[in-house]
Amino acid sequence: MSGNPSEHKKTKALECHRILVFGQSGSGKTSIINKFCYDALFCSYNYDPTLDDSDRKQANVDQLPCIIDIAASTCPEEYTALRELLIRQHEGFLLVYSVDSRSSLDQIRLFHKHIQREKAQTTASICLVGNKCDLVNEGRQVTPEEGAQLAAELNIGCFYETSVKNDINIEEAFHALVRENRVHKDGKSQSMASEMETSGNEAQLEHRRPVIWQRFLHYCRRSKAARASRQ
Ligand SMILES: Nc1nc2c(ncn2[C@@H]2O[C@H](COP(=O)(O)OP(=O)(O)OP(=O)(O)O)[C@@H](O)[C@H]2O)c(=O)[nH]1
Ligand SMILES: [Mg+2]
Repeated sequence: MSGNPSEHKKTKALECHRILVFGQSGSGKTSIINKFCYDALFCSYNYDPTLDDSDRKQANVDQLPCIIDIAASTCPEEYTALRELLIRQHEGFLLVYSVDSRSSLDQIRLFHKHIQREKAQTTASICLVGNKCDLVNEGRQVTPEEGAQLAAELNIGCFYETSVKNDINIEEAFHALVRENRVHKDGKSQSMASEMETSGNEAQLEHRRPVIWQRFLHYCRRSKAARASRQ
């Protein structure tokens, strides 16, 4: 390996944040993703209901480059297993309701409950978003105060009203999630390191390690046992 630190920096893998955008059909998930990833022009007549979206964007958040891996799903409640899988696969959640739909706000509670259930052992980064805030008199059903109140009630630290149409707070919402993710990731790696130093108890830590690491440990133990039996 080269001893040149700048070369080493160039080849270092970018941190990746896996974000799931969740919200009722029509709340604006696809529009939000297209705006954030491609700065796509807003087009109100172009509503194309989607089952899944997935995109990637390289971004600079607080001068630190990263990859934001984004998936979106409406994922109806009856598909519980799929919903649970999606939650497990992601670490950050952008929960979207539309300010002209009270039922889309009610969906958030339910989805939040599922996140809490699936992520009981870890801390999930969550940002609540009230989209279409450009709709002032045209059928607004949820006030900004009600959105903020729900965020406080669910203990979600991050709340924005957004508008794809007027480009309000779209980037801010994703960046806030990345920041929160970083805090959680740092906290996790620090607490793991200090536990390893203080306890040294492998069995206690095993359940927290990534699968690849567990497989590696398993391989080491098998090789050690094989060597011992040969001696
Ligand atoms: N006024 C306004 N309309 C918006 C905004 N964002 C999205 N829309 C419109 O809302 C409709 C639904 O947007 P989509 O982005 O397709 O919604 P979705 O959540 O992806 O919907 P599904 O794919 O069915 O789950 C479209 O007609 C959009 O143009 C916004 O900020 N303001
Ligand atoms: Mg869509």
